[in-house]
Order: sequence, then structure tokens, then C-alpha cells
Amino acid sequence: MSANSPPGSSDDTEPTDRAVPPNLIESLGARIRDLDVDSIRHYLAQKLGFYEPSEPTSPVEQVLEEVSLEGIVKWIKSEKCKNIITLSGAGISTAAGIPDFRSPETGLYHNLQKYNLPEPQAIFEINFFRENPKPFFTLAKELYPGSFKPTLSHYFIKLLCDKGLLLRHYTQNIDTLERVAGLPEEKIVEAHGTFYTSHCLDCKKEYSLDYVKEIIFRDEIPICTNCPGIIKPDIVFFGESLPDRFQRCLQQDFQRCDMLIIMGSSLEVQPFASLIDMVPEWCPRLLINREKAGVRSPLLQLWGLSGGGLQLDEESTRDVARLGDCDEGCQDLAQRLGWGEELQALVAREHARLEREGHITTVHTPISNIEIGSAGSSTAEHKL
Ligand code: CNA
Repeated sequence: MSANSPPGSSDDTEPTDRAVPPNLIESLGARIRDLDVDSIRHYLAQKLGFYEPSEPTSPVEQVLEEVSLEGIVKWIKSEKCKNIITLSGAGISTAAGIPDFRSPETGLYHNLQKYNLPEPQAIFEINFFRENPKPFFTLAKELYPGSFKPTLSHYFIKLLCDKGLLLRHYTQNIDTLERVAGLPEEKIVEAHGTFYTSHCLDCKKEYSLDYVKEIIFRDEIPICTNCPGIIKPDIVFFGESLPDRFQRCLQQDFQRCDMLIIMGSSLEVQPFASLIDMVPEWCPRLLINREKAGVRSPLLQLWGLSGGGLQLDEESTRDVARLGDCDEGCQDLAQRLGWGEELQALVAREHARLEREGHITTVHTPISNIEIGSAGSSTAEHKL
């Protein structure tokens, strides 16, 4: 059968315009009777362009004694689990006071709607930014690193690292709180970039976090000292490519991963969301989030196709969801692992240190109260 053939047919029985059967209904009925479910499945997979393994695969080994949080805990405690990857999103930082994108009422998208942007995402679109950087810098001032303390979830990741279990932490966040929590730079992949460094959009001259911060906090737009270009923090806007480090690390990490923990993400942004499907097929995956996310399409499941995504039902052999707040979920997991007190102590000690060093959470104007000028109304030299 050729790749585009319907199921159950061979190339020499392909219908052609010339060969119209004398009794079409009878012939069609006979052909449908000949089809098994697998053939129909393959045919639809090909026609609809869904992923399908080319060779039949052998059953995947189940490594969890039970598919539950307790099963995950036993796996992490076992000698076999050595390379944990954590994936995170804005949900691990909301407890620090930084709003996420999509939460109803509190998410940035909800609150940016009134700022006369062509669409909420425009604030993070590179072409819009070149035209009108003002809304982004107003928001950047609000979100700027240096005013927030890492959450318990950040310190849980640090604890995994201290225990020698963390292969890598991939974050979509741009708030640098993983760095503030003391995670070594080589363990972090900032998939959507970071405020940590900035570059001139035109001549590419690099600027430090402190240099740019000082200008943004004066409510001015940072302009290059070499040329008239705007200085943009190195966060990835829609329409920009992800950092090279993201590509490099994922190629060496994901096949080695033996436990994936996903925290505080809606798993709506690609290509990051697809990382959950890059671990080996047997690798347990734990979602710690307020809501289910990244769930495999029920339509694909109905057809027995993988298609990617988490399988959060009773059929699952490796995926577990711990729904609720990330900090609560991480504390629960730490407790079950016997690290509960250690995690509490780490958070208390580190927060005290940050406060001593003047790294204190400031009281911010809620995002919804920030005045942002209308789209297309500013130029680089304007004040915010
Ligand atoms: P998102 O699409 O806003 O989803 C956040 C997810 O976290 C949602 O499923 C929420 O239900 C969940 N959530 C929120 N708070 C909590 C909590 N305390 N405990 C548990 N779950 C919670 O954000 P994603 O990260 O999935 O989307 C990717 C975007 C968001 C990236 O491009 C980021 O750059 C961007 N972003 C980052 C930050 C930051 O750096 N802190 C803030 C806002 C947006």
C-alpha cells in the first residue's frame, strides 16, 4: 500500500477513473468489510497528518509501581531515577507577585486588554515593539527582576539540584528567579530568554541588567549609546527565534531524562510545550499546576494514536497530575520525599538573606492600574 493509499488496499487495486465498478455500493461495502480497525486508523492518521510511528512498537515498560504521586515519590527515591528535568512557566512565580499570562482576572492578557493594543500579545511582538516600545517598557518596569523573591517552588528545584538529581531546569520565565534562588547557570535553560542581558536591536551592542534597569526605572526608553537603536532585554518576543542554548541542551538532555516535572505552565506556547514529548516513552511525567495542561487530544486517543501530550486518566502508565498551587504541590512532594523541613529551612534562610541584602518584594502598582499609551503613538525618545 502506498503512503496515500486508503487502508486495506494494495497499489494494484487502487481505484482509477477508468475502473468504475458496475455496482459501486456493493463494491464499497466489500472494501469496508475488508478493513480492520488498524487500517482505518493508519489511513486517517496519514490523511489528517497526525504523528504515527512507522513501525509497530513493543509495549512500553512501566517503571512506576503505582501511577500516583506516591508512585512518583518511590521512583525518585529509587536508585534508578538520576536525571530529573524540570519544566516551568509563569505559574511558579505568581506567588512571588508576578502575574502570569493566562489566568482569568489576574493574568497579563486579561489586564492588558484595556490598553488599546491591537491584541494583548502585541506587547511581546517584535514588529510592534519596533514601532511602539512604550507599552513593553511600562510593563517591564513592573516585572523587572530585582524586586521579587523566588518562591518555594524555585527552592524545590534548587533542592533537587543540591541533591544531585537535577539534569536541567528549562524555564519559560523571564524573571530570573531561578538565578536568584541560586540555581547554577549551567543547570538553567531560559527558553524564552532573560532580562539578565539586553542588546541594541540595530548594532547588537550588549548592556547589563543594571544599566537598562536604571533607565527603565526613570521611565525612559533605553537607547543605544552607539547608534539610535532601541535597547531590548534579551527576552524572546513572538517572531524571534529561541536561544541557541535551548536547541543545544535539549538534544543532549531529553533522551537521558528519567523523570520530568512540569510546574506552573498552561503548556500553550510552542515549541516549549512539545518538550514534554521528547523524554523516553517510559519516562514518568508529573504535572504540578492549578489546572490540567498539555493533555493528549481525546480525538487522537479515540483513534489509539499517540499525537503527544500528557495522559491524565486511569489508563495512564506514567503521567500524574498534582493539581493545586505549585508551592503547595512542591511542599507536598518534598514532604513525601522526606525533605519537607529542609525545604522550609532553605526558603526561610534564603528569604532572610535576600531581605538583609535589600532584595525585598516591593509593593507594586497592580498591572491593571498602569497607564500605557495607545498603540503606535510613541517614538523611542519619548518618556513613558
Ligand atoms: P501561562 O500561559 O500564563 O500559564 C500559567 C499556568 O500556571 C496556568 O495553567 C495557571 O493555571 C497556572 N498557575 C498560575 N499560578 C499558579 C500557581 N500559583 N500554582 C499553580 N499553577 C499556577 O504561562 P506559561 O508560562 O505557560 O506561558 C508561557 C509564557 C508566559 C512565556 O512566554 C513566559 O515568558 C510568559 N510569562 C512569564 C512570566 C515570568 O517570567 N514570571 C510572567 C508572565 C508571563
